[in-house]
Amino acid sequence: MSLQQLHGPLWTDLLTACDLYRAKAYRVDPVPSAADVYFCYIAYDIDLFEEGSLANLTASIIGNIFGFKAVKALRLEDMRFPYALLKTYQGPACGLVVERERMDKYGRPLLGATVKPKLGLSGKNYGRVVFEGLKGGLDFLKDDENINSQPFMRYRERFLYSIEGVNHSAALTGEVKGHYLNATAATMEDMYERADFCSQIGSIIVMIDLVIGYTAIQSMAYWCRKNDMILHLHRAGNSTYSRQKNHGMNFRVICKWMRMAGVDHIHAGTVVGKLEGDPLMIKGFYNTLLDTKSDVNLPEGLFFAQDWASLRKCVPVASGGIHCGQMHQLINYLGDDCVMQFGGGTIGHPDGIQAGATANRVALECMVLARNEGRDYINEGPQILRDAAKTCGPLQTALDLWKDITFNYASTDTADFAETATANV
Ligand code: RUB
Repeated sequence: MSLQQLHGPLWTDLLTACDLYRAKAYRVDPVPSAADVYFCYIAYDIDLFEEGSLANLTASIIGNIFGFKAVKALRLEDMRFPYALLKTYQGPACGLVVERERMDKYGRPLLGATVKPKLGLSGKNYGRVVFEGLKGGLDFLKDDENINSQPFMRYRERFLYSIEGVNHSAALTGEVKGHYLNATAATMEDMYERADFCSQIGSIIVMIDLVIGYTAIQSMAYWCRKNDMILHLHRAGNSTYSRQKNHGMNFRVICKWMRMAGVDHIHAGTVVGKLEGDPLMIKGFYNTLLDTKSDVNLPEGLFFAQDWASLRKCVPVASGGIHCGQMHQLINYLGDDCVMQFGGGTIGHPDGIQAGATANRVALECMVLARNEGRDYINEGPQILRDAAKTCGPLQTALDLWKDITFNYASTDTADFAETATANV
């Protein structure tokens, strides 16, 4: 007698309402830009997913199937979430509107910079970079992804000296200033301790890295909502699985998950600059983070219409190898609702960090003014910058230094439904 006859069915679809719970593949389309590759649309019943849990969602959606022997390659391109499921997620702890109100800055992108060199500075030297950048005209400075609490500078030293730089520059300029203090650590307990310290010393913003994992990100987002803190997320790590078109997942899905998880900022590409960034793909990422409702937009890689169920707007952060000579392109590609971060493009200025920050602030403000006046700022951009530099020495020096810096590499993650040239200028 077989085991099955003794104990009833062991592996069968009779135990569950299979018709309800099994995935439904309802459409298969060929990928226009590749032979023998297909987009497969799959629907799942909402009850398969625990409310408000990214860990649960992702264990299904990017789970075992990616390792099946029968599947050669698979990429998660996009997801649409039912309104009812989205309502079970907190969404950004503060969101764009609250951040602008707290920063008291409107009508332009926020300006930031990553402290460089990112590793090896002592606390006092680090705080000095923060002060100089903010005093020169930036709104934010930030820790980079792998600065945590190393022997050369423990986190409390960095937090204290950085906040001193924030307060000192705010007092001198009369503006609200911030520094993203990276609370990433080995355990949740350590992260709470670091975030608590960050809040106690008066920071308005705290930072985490994508690599801490989905549950930790959601926990930190809840902590931020409770403690009135803005949450910055650095996305380092994503490129190990998001860049190649035939396997892994598209970054737009990470954008969606992170908006649901509750971060207020996420690095989302620059188009120009040193890191991956096809113009149409980046536009799609930014829209995913900022729209209240989005329509299908295949050239931008948005496969589904999405109502964001009042989840707040998550601010895209443009960062990585950008400089003030590209300001017209940055404003054209990325718009006002973002943070633009110039790390080397501030701290590498030959006349010092304050001069680098001033160059960026003046470049930004002259370009926003030109756009608001209705000028053809995209084509006239270089001239607009040269004119502004006539009365701003730091901008002139920056333009002279960085004018030839471009990254002439083709994008890896490009649109399937439109031909675009990589924007390198
Ligand atoms: C910025 C830097 C950041 C990247 C991360 O320094 O190196 O870690 O922005 O990339 P710099 P992304 O401004 O000197 O290039 O923003 O694409 O995640």
